[in-house]
Parts: sequence; C-alpha cells; structure tokens
Amino acid sequence: SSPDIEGVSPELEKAGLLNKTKIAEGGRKLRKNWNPSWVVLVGNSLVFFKDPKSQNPDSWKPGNSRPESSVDLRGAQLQWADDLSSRKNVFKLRTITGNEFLLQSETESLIREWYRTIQNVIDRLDKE
Ligand code: I3S
Repeated sequence: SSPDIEGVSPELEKAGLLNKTKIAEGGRKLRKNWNPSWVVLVGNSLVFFKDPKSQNPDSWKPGNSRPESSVDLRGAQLQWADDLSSRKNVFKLRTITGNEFLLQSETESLIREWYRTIQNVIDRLDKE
C-alpha cells in the first residue's frame, strides 16, 4: 500500500504509482497508450509525472520536477470503467473540458482508495 504522506503539506492529499492512459482530448477519442505514472493529488489538481525520479512526496513542489500534465478536478467526473479495458481495477476520470483518462492498479484496495479520495475532492469543489 502507498505510504501515508498526510502531514507533509496541508495541500498534498495523496501520491502513488498508477497505470494511466489518456483516451480522449476535448471529447475526441485518442488511441490508448498505457504507461506507469506517478500521480499526485494536491489541492484541486491531479498531477502526473513520468520521471521515476519524481517519485517522492516533494515532487509536486514548484521547480522540483516537471509534471507531464495536470488535471483540474473542478467539475470532473469519476466512474468505474471495467467495460473500457481488459484490465481490472480501472476507473475513468473525465474533466470538464472533455479530457478522459483511465487509471488502473493491479491492487484493488489501492485503486479504491484513489477513487474515494479523488471523489471527495470533486464533491468538496462541487459544494464551493
Ligand atoms: O480499448 P482497446 O482499443 O481494445 O485498447 C487496447 C489497445 O489500445 C491496444 O493497443 P493497439 O492500439 O496497438 O491495439 C493496447 O495495447 C491495449 O492495452 C488496449 O487495451 P486495454 O484492454 O489494455 O485497455
């Protein structure tokens, strides 16, 4: 299971290694390309790093290492998406701008924890 990094920063909620593929950009379908990604949930954003050197809780800090991409969770939607992949433990994240990602882990407890934590952030932003 991922280390408990709560307390490192008031904004840093979670970080860990997941498999990721983008499947749509602005509503346009993309060809899948699964890759391991270091995923950091900080503030209202989910930030993706591909550099293995980024795999530590300081990685999100400005200037430490460059993210591959970043997703604004405001207005985003989550759903389990085992129908969209032959992989197990897959969920889809859709941003308000129509970008879609699949996130996956071999470890069911770990992916459930990510789903729950991201959904909590989305719900919090919905209430603002
Ligand atoms: O949903 P798809 O199109 O069956 O996804 C598979 C393909 O993208 C495949 O690559 P090709 O574009 O070369 O066919 C990927 O290698 C697979 O990983 C994709 O399926 P999974 O079930 O792994 O999401």
